[in-house]
Amino acid sequence: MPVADLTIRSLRVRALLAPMRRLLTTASGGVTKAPLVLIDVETAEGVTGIAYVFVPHPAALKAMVALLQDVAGLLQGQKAAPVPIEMLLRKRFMLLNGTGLVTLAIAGIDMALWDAQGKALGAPLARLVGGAVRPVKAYNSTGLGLAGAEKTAKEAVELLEFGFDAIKLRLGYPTIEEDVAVTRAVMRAVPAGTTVMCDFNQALTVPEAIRRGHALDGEGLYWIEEPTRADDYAGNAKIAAALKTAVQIGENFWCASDMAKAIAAGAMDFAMPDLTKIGGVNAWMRCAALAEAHGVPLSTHLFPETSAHLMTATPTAHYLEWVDWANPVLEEPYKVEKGHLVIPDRPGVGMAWNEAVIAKLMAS
Ligand code: SMN
Ligand code: MG
Repeated sequence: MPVADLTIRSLRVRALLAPMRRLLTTASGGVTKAPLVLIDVETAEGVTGIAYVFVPHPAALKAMVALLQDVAGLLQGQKAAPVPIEMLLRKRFMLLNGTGLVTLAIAGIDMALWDAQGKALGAPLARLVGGAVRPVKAYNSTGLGLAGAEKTAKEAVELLEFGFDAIKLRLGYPTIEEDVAVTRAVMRAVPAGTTVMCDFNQALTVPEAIRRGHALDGEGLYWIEEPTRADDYAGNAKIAAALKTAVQIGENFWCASDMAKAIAAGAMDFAMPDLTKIGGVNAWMRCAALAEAHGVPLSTHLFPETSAHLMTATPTAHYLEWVDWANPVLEEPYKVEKGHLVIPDRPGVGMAWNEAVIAKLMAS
């Protein structure tokens, strides 16, 4: 696929808190409303690429908007080619260095540029990156926060909506016994054959993660996610070596180089970069190449709409994480059928803003 000859004219940035159908409590804090920044990249040719980034803390929303507005001046008049723009922005922020909000901003612009490219070329993003428009295997990651055995088991059954046969449970209760009890309650409640992942959100020390991991090893969990500090690759490697259950990390990789270091350290069995923290579509494709070269099954983290396209061009594609957090601001939220996210056969990513809802949310 060629890159369309588009010129960036302006950037529109809006921040809002979107209501969530199911709240989420993790061992490292909760989310009750989804803090989203909506990005529209307008081009001189009349094509507008759109994307959203999730800013896990509402206190950072204003800063994110200010950063993007500052970047807008630099982008004006530039060709809308995603890789050169990424390089330009990385150079611009070199002294600050590329993690945190800077990388989220670069990723958001990159995702919007790829959407614009698809729209200009009349092709879904999947086809631009070498994939195809097809349903993508997903797990239901909404809800299942730290709510105790009874409530969690009840919600686990509800999450088998839309034909899902895979769900993710948050763990990291005050005691090991509670983690085991909640896991058992969920396993008893769901049909045999249901895939149940769990996520500790970095809550444990390395020895505690090994202790809890051993206690959970016989419980049939599919993966144990972020058992300890995400950037402690040596610690994660110790945990992965000690446990029978697969260790999954990646949502806190900043750029593909982090994933390369984690692979070199043997830090995980499975990887799940976050499309924004990793730096956007360009960076995802680099991770897909790394994963293929090292035989690492690759899953996504949040952003199911754009991520689904990329999974169809990811040789070791594993599981798409499904959340519905952007659904309220989308004109036509993507459907889930038989546990697969259905990529709409539309140019670009295929999202359109629901302007009426956005206007209401911005006013509230
Ligand atoms: C998660 C990530 C971001 C916000 C809330 C929860 C969680 C996941 O780690 O993997 O879904
Ligand atoms: Mg996680």
